[in-house]
Amino acid sequence: MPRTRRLAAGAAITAATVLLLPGQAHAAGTLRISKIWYDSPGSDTRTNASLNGEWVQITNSTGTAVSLKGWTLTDTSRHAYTFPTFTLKPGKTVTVKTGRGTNTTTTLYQQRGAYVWNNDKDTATLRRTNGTLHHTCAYNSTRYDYKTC
Ligand SMILES: [Ca+2]
Repeated sequence: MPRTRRLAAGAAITAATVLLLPGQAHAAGTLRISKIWYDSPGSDTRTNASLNGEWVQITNSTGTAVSLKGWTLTDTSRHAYTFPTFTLKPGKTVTVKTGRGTNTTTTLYQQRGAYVWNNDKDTATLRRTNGTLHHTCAYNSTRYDYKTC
């Protein structure tokens, strides 16, 4: 095939892909870290309320319920949170708070007495039960208290 024709075909495929993306993305969706609120409001006093003022949200925009049992959420310092038996339903978001509390269908607690998410920079890593990397979200700013991933 002449070089020009091959390029044209490639361009056509690219255009078609771009046109399909919005619908595909909506239909397929993702399960990902969607937001990290890393700098708790006020001073870091280590009260349970302050510890629960930092959290990570994970959103399931797929059309399928996903069991997170055995998945892990870790920071750069390798504080690891292992998910208990928990199913994230389609279109739902779960908030994983650092402090202590009673787990619900929308909020899980790491049950910690110390902070996890650095107030300046860190990386949240979500791994599947078998240890494979699923998604990461990094931040590096003291100008904001949170990161939208
Ligand atoms: Ca923090």
